Amino acid sequence: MRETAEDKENTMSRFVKNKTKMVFYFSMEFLIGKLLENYLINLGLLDVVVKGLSDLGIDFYDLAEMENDPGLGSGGLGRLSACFLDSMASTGIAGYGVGLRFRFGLFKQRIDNGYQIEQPDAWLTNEYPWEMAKPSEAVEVKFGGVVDRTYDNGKLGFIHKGYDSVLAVPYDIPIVGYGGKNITSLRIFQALPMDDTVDMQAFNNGKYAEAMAKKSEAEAITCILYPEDGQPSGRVLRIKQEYLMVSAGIASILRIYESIYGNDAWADMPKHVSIHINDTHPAFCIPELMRVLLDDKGLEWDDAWDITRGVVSYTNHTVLPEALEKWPSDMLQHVVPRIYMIIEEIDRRFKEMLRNELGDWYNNCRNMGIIVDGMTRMANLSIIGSHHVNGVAEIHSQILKADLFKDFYLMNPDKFSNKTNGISHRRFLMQSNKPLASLITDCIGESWKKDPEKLSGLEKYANDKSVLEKLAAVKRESKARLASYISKKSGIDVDVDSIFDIQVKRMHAYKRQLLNAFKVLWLYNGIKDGSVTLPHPCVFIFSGKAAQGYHFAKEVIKFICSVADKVNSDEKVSKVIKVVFIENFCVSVAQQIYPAADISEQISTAGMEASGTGNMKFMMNGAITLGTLDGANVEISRLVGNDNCKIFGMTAEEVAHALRSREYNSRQFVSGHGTLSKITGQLVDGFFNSSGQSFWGIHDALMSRNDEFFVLKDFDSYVGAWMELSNTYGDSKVWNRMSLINIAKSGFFSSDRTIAEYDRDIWNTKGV
Ligand code: 26Q
Repeated sequence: MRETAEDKENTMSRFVKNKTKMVFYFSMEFLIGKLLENYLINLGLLDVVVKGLSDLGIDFYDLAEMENDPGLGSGGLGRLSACFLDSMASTGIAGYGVGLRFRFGLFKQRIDNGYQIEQPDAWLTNEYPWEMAKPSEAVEVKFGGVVDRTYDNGKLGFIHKGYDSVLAVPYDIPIVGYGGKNITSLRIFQALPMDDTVDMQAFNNGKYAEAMAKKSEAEAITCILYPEDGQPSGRVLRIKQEYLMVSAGIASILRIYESIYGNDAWADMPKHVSIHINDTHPAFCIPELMRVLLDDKGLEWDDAWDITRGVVSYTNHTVLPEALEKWPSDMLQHVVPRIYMIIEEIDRRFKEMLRNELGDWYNNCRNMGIIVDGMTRMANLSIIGSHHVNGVAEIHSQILKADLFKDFYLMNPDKFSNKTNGISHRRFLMQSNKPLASLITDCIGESWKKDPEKLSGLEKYANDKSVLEKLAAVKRESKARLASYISKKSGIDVDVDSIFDIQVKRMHAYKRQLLNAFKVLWLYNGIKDGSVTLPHPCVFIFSGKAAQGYHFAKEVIKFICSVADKVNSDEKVSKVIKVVFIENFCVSVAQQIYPAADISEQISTAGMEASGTGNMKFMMNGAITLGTLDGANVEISRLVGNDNCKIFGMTAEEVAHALRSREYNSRQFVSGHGTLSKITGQLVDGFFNSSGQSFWGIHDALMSRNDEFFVLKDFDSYVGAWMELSNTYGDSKVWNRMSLINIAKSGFFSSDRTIAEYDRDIWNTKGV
């Protein structure tokens, strides 16, 4: 560890000496997963260590299993940022992560009688071995108070008074690039009180909670990820989290910058520094950098603005209206008054520019303004205050341009681009599927590890019987490993020779786990009454967490578990199909699941999944995608062709049309559909009484709220596609060939490619 720390300093010194442009990747989430094995692989030491420990009678993998998997994130966005750090370090980009050190990660999920139980994820309790505290680099972050104006020698000044201070203490986690040449870091900040005191008087009067109040209030800021924001207090806390991350992160950046370039080279900052904001959660980077340049460094507005926009770039990860951040303006003004003043001024100038340059001022201001109807819209701030905006898959970027950010796009088309997501092939293939990695290396040599597009070399084995058989054997081995994990965790025995059909991701209505569960219930009904025969047994595997307050998603978990009970306890049906819900989906569980899949379920309502990255992980491990034309499924299907994946369902245009025209009526649709009448009836007619529940929430979403995610509308097409795909499984030659082609085409989805595109089009760390 000490040597790694030294190498990290050496890497930084090299970047400093060469004046390499640095990228600071700000993100609320970093799902880095376990690191020990990753470090050893990237340092080229894994074999030596495994052997050395084994000589001592210690199994390395038992040891590695004991490491905590930090839950510093909730889903795709958080894992993406971790893959990006890995790719930046591995491809020689001076990229550093900036985030928060949450005391509790996203909850640990237990399933009890089919219900999700949330338990605190206290990942720091026994200390986290990879982090290094840097108390000497802690900075003060100011909240609340008022801002006074001064007028001195013709220059307007601002003095922030009466604020509360919190200390942001950095902890650095090393990020070891492949080959061990570059070691960068993820810097996460923890909030602490400025001085570690208690109110002695209150304490001695027995008012212990009051005595500690300041400390608790400060520490609450980095206590948990995404606190409930239904109440104003929750929203204030989230604003504080975001501002603390940004203010402390920017202070770190400026300290490095001044040490290299001095304190009067601000105009050159865009040449030397990129600040990338991962969704809008770090959008305060824009007003905060303005604040420092204006108030602390004494720059004029126009100069500070050019620098800020030159430095900042922004990625959007969602088009769902409820996930677009907006804050009540009066709340912002209260919590971060100087920052709010700057946002107001950015907004005022932007609206003035609209008045001068475009017609239809009123509508343009309503669509593109930052502050509208008393709310401050963080996406619009992020677009206006950055030099580049991207989406995360082709269809998503298209929707941003044609719909969500249309007016911005028309004003400034060159500012928008697509950067299709990627995944670390080192973690999700080399590390988590070693048998497959060695088969690949046996066929095409080692070069794919550094240059994943070389996986395409596998294609020439598409008709090679012996390679295809080895591929099937490798898959079977992974399935056996997952089967034993399932048996250990849930006591359910699954047949390794059945099809492993897997859907793992956050539980969300638009991801339509419900559609998958309906398919299983349909199979149950059909197998029971003899109307369906399956050519091949199948295990349906689900895993994913529902947000704590998201009742519908939790009901879907209970529904899946209830269907599982019905299926698994039925003598006839359970011979043909099984259903498993694996609890506590997280990076390390995910790594065991992807290698074992035959069918990858990517069935979101078209137009709603920005990209998806699980789809890529499954594909890279040889699973066949069963999906809608949504997110990166579009790129997957184009790359492998329709012979090697199965696309079904409404297109994004059809979904948009159906929503606009209101032609779809779910009740009417179901009333003419025997199968769906039966299934929607079973939700509430006592069919599930034995598991103690009816599913009125699901029933009402479908029948009274008109099935807004088109679960019922896509049902026939989905089931038809699934039947075709599962029939193909019987022809092992065809299936294994499909699997091999998926692996061969998956090099495109390495995050090394994604990062190279960000660098080429946005960051330009190698110069233009
Ligand atoms: C917003 C407002 C208030 C509270 C929370 C949020 C919030 C929190 C997290 C909004 C969004 C997120 C996370 C989004 C996310 O994970 N998006 C996923 O990003 C992946 C990487 O680009 C994509 O592959 C997925 O399609 C996308 O859903």
